[in-house]
Amino acid sequence: MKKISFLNLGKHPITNNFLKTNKPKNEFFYNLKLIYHKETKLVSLDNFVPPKKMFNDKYAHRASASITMQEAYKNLAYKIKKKFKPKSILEIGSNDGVFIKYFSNINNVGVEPCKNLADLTSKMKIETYDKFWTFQLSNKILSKHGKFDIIYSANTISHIHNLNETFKAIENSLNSNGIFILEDPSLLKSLQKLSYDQFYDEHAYVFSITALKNITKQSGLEVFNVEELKTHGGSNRVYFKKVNNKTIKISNTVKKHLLKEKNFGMNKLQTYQIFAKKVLKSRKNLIKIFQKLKKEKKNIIGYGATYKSSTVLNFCKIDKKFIKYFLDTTPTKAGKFTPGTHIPIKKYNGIPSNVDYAFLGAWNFKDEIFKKEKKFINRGGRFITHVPSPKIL
Ligand code: DWN
Repeated sequence: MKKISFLNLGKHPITNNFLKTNKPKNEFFYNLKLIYHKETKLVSLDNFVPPKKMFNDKYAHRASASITMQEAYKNLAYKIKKKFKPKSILEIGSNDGVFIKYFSNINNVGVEPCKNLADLTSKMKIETYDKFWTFQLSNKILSKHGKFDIIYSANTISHIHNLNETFKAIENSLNSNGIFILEDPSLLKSLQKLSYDQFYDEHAYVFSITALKNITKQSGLEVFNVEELKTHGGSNRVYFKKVNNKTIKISNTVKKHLLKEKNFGMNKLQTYQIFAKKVLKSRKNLIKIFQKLKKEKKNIIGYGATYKSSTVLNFCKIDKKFIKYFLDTTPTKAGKFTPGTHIPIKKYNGIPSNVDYAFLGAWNFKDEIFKKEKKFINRGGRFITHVPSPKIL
């Protein structure tokens, strides 16, 4: 399979490696390089980081950390119950149970390789397997729970390296009328918004509908519906059925999305090369903003120590010189330092009155954050973003 590299973002740390000290010994770095697969149109990282280095019992991210996501999962659970009336559901990547908890009245099973998270849902009486999703695990779950009406996976399949096995295992675990729902960041939106921070160790892939259609061909699964979502800066919710299931019709949304991607040039290498050029320009302009504000002796902090922001900070070499500290609501991040750039992370308790600027690490929650930070904005405080282009908001 022909792979062509189109962007080298340099050396990057493990994004989940929130450090206990700002002088770590032997911090792990890998080369973050992006690849376009000519045949399948898949976009992926060149080097995959070993999964156990990323997903372990010290996983920091909590899917329920924002009101936006809590509401999105609640609404989706309601929609699934109403539309499909499932008697069983499996979630791959169940995190802290923000979604699967709504299905306690039916056979609900979680798969979550990060043990600290799996323990949370086990305590909620949701049977959770603290294992990586594989064909072997699919068979193990099958022998106890049978096949599932719905398999749901948000922000997880893009993290799994062996896609062939992943989709075959999903097909194996679905009832003949079963539905698999995948939700992941949209490649089209990432290209349009120049959000190159969607690429980091965990995001082995950023999917287009075109690539998903191509790579699932051999697994016995077929895309039958696509919904565009605003979450995580622009995501796709993709519905799959078994190829043999002729009772479910293929919605027009599939054709529409494939055409939209084609028209944007997503089937051409040149589009990715143009994206790469724009990313280099974006870095230049973001650094300029920080340098200017530093010269003016402004007090700059970071808002939301996201995994995404690790790519921006390490790629642009924005460290303690520019950002004094990050504020983040996640308890397990507080008191730690950002990977690679070693910026302190403090527990969020409102933005202190001496702060002039805040870099929006969690730009994907801009609306929620702007609503919450009216006081900061009204007293002249400003946010800095790099999406879709570096600017002060
Ligand atoms: O795919 C992934 C996504 C879903 O979650 C994972 N690979 C890892 C993680 O990535 P991320 O860190 O880029 O995700 P979020 O959801 O954009 O992270 C938001 C962060 O910002 C959290 O740490 C919480 C924090 N936050 C905050 O401090 N104040 C968020 C909001 C809305 C706030 O008001």
